[in-house]
Amino acid sequence: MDFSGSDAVLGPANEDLLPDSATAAVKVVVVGGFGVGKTTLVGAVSEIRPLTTEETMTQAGAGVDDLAGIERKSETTVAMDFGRISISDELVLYLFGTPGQERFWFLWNGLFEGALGAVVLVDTRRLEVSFDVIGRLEDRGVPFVVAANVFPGSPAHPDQELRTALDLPPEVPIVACDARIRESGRDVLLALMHYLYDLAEAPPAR
Ligand SMILES: Nc1nc2c(ncn2[C@@H]2O[C@H](COP(=O)(O)OP(=O)(O)OP(=O)(O)O)[C@@H](O)[C@H]2O)c(=O)[nH]1
Ligand SMILES: [Mg+2]
Repeated sequence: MDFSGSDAVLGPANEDLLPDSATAAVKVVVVGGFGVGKTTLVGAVSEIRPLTTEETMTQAGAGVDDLAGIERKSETTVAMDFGRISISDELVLYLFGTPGQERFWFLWNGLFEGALGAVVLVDTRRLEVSFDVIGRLEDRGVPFVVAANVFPGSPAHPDQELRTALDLPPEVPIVACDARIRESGRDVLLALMHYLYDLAEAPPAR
């Protein structure tokens, strides 16, 4: 059998290869409650074809998965999303999106290993689905920024109101975003990088 040329078929596409200039890689986890837009964000910003593990939602989820506000949602992440974005010639971020449904949260342990920071995506129409997520992140001591994903009909909360509602410490950055738009998702990741730099330079007193 002739395998010549099989590399060209099976090997990574050129755009998937890490540029030679990349010298630092950082792992970032994207977390948030059910259906807040995590898979959308990872897919929008990733420069490689994102890996997703979405399954079609079935009648079995009726009464378990609360679809209020996201009625058009038909798929849900059952393991993880994975993507990559170059922030500069040297710095590359590896993005890991978590499943939003609580029955898959046991996967968090592996997904957080080696993570330097996290993005908590929230849907301001359904803030309550994010409370447990933020509590669990704080228990882990992973630094995070909060990104409010703007859906149609999302109430416009001033940052201070969001901070109070989510019980966030004053230093945690809050940014608004549209998870479907690459530049917007990139800005969220830049906010996280700036926050991580600031923390490295001046860790908060405990
Ligand atoms: N209008 C609008 N719709 C969005 C936005 N982000 C996501 N969506 C839609 O909201 C639905 C849920 O998005 P997903 O990316 O699947 O959410 P998720 O957080 O990954 O969901 P789980 O993995 O099930 O927890 C999808 O139908 C998206 O198309 C947004 O910024 N604006
Ligand atoms: Mg998802």
